[in-house]
Amino acid sequence: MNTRLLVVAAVMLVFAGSVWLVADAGAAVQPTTQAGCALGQSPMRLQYSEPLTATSGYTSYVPLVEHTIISCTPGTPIADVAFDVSPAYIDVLSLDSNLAGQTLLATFHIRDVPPQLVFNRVGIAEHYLEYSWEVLVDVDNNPQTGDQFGIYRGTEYFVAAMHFVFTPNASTALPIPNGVQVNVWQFDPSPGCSSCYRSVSGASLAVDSQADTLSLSGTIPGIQANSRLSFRAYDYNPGGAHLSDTSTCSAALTSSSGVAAQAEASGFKLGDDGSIQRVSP
Ligand SMILES: [Ca+2]
Ligand SMILES: [Ca+2]
Repeated sequence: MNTRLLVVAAVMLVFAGSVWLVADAGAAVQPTTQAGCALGQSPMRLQYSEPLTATSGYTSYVPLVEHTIISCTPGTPIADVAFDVSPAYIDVLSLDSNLAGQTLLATFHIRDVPPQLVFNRVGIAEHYLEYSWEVLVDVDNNPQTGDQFGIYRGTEYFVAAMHFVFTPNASTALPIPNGVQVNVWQFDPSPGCSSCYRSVSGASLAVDSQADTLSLSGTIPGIQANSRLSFRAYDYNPGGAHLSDTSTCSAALTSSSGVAAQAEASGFKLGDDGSIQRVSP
């Protein structure tokens, strides 16, 4: 096979799998703008000097829009905008993650991690969630399995640093690691249990107020390379509306504003049996 045939064969392969459409001159293509690209331009940056068609007529290469695919799987950083929530300590800038077997390591980069936070602030009742930093795992990457509530839609497990109030109205400043519990929680689909989770194991936490990072590590049963990760950082914000920062990787049904609002307006409450259940305090 001579060189020219090889080039033609290569070009045909490029066409078979490429995003370029070719329009022949005889079709009288008019320059038209579509998605920022003009028909009739030659945006090609192919390295072939050979013509791409055998005809001598006008040839147009039309770039198709390539959709940006947001990857939310372990190992891919999840970016988030700054100042989308007021308190700096729950304003996530990005979430890095790494998977080793079934151990997920996830690091929140946060606008500011203070050396201490005030826990048990006035106005939060016993057993209600005051703060949390949660990494949600949709193990099977299927929003229709697992929790179906708001941003938790699809979640089978989450690993989190959380603080539930046990001594109401007893404000105490503590370093974050001294004020939180760190667990892996599993969604409990029991009938009558609204967005319930049960702790299945402990997890580890490392906080660096210089680097403004908060790292969680825990074992997530069944987690795999294509599991979907998302996050929530939450503050009860006594005296005001509950505040949270959530990620674009959420599978919440955003077409229903009621669902999103419900998720923002609720937190967890710790039950007598050690499970947590979503509540709207
Ligand atoms: Ca943010
Ligand atoms: Ca799921």
